[in-house]
Amino acid sequence: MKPLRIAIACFPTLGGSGIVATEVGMRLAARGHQVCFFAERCPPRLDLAAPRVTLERVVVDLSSPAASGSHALALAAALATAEGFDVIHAHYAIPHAVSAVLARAIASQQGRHAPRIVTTLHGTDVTTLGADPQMRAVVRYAALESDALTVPSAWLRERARTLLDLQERPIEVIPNFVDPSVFTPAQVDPHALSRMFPQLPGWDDPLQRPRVLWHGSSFRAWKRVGDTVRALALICERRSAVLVLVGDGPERPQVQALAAELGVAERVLWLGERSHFTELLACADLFVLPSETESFGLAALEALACGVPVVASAVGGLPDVVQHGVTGCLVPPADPHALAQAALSLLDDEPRRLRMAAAARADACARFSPQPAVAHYERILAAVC
Ligand code: GMT
Repeated sequence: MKPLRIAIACFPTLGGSGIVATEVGMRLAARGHQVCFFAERCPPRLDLAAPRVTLERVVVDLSSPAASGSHALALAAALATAEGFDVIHAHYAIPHAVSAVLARAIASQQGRHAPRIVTTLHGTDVTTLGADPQMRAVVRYAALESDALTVPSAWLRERARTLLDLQERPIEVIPNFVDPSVFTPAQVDPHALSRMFPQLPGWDDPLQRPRVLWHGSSFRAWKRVGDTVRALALICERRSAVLVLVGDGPERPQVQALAAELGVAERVLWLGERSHFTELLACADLFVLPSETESFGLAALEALACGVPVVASAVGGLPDVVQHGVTGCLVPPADPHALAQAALSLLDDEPRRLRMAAAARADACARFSPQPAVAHYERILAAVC
């Protein structure tokens, strides 16, 4: 295959779309393509020392009259000015796909080579923005102007077709993937988590030790992080447990206040935003993801790969990721009692939890390895050029 010159427009954050963009781009570069990331800053997992990987920082000049259009216009300007790309891969419709469409129009108007556009819709760009009567038209326009569309799950494809009225458009499903050599149950330090809760007794007793729940997200309303705390409080009525929270976002103060209100504050540890935590995650007993919507749930997949069973809400693409009764449990959304019951059914039965942990690792490796997903993206990018 002829090497492509690929521009990737993505969020430089720990959210799933930024991580997928980074992992796909790095792997395309490893396959011989030239890949330039366009983002406000270096995405957390991007290795700029890797061959054929570059970063174009998109700088918003706040003193400029264009500052009100901020990142979207700055990105369009950067993409329009950059010469010689075959294709722009936009991750998330707004602003990335919109900026890509504008950049392509500018290049055409100037009589220059206009790059193709592949857009990956990730989740709330369809479910939230697509349901917004005003933003819907913008998302739909960007989708229709793209040369190819991908989504991480069949569920999101159906949502995109319905909400954005894209019945006639081919939309390829490419699941999120996980690197099993990075997200691995190997080499865990069994005392790492007990050291983080020195005030709690019983860590040395295999039967009585506190059980460890883990949650990682962007702490947005639709993640329902408060339900992880409510479930913890219910679980603690029966047995000792703790909750480790990774990530940050607008709901964090409410979540911490709720932990105090329910009397479990000393059992909740907030680690903040961090990109390297797999050794700790692999020590957890369960990963909890009570989202009210989730197109895929990359964080759940990364936990499964670490051999941590997942208790999640049965929404969106999560039933494709978590096999109920095999690699975890699925419960109705917005039901902390059901979440706690499902968690206890595993925490009270360690042999069953361990069987699920092994199945979780095996299933993540078998169904969500990077190679097929990256090859699929590569075929789509090559096909439009
Ligand atoms: O929509 C979001 O919440 C943000 C988005 C992101 O940028 O992290 O997450 C979405 O994309 C991920 C990668 O494809 C998926 O794993 C997440 O499930 C999806 N989130 C939602 O659908 C809520």
